[in-house]
Amino acid sequence: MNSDKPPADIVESPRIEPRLPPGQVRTEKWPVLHHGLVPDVDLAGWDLTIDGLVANGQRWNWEEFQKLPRARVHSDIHCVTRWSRYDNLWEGVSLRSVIALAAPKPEARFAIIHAEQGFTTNLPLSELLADDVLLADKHDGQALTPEHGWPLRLVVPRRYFWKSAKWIRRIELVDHDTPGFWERNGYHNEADPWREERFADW
Ligand SMILES: Nc1nc2c(c(=O)[nH]1)N[C@H]1C(S)=C(S)[C@@H](COP(=O)(O)O)O[C@H]1N2
Ligand SMILES: [Mo]
Repeated sequence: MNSDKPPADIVESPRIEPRLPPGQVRTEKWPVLHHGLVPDVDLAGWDLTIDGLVANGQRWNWEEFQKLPRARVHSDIHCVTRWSRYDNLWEGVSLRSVIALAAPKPEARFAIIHAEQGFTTNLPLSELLADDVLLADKHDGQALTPEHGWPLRLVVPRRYFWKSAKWIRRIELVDHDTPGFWERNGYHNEADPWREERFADW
């Protein structure tokens, strides 16, 4: 992965300088962080929905989701708790490819990401349309473990990692921004690691 020419089918998340954002410390490990318990997901009852301000609402069960075109993204992780993990290889489905299938209406400007157990996070739709944003079911060649988001997590490499919702189930497109779980609990709305947007300044 350190060669100058990565395989053509791997999307390189754009490198922002400095590679290590301010106030971060590099780790080789991959810590586990979340609110609440790891959900006990049953694939037989699992689905992923895209709804809200879309012309063609979408829903896939697990089997259908596995048939969507696959994509790979190489990116760094930056957690608000100050660890960064370089060179993660994510595999799954490009978020923008499935949002395109849903045909967002012109008024759709934000997304509320819904995960198991009521967890939510919010992002501008424009950021979710970047080609390095993935719905990932594999990391470094292995199926995600339950604690890291199996069966499916969002990966938004250019934001602090709390925006990368684990156990994702629904993408709701809306016309106005609505703070999600961590955003209501003191975290910054935008979460840009290079601007150190860690906490809301209230
Ligand atoms: N569903 C859900 N996703 C979540 C969270 C959560 O509480 N629930 N926490 C976020 C936070 S704060 C972080 S730092 C990352 C951690 O991901 P990891 O455990 O795979 O390192 O998951 C994010 N995704
Ligand atoms: Mo976090």
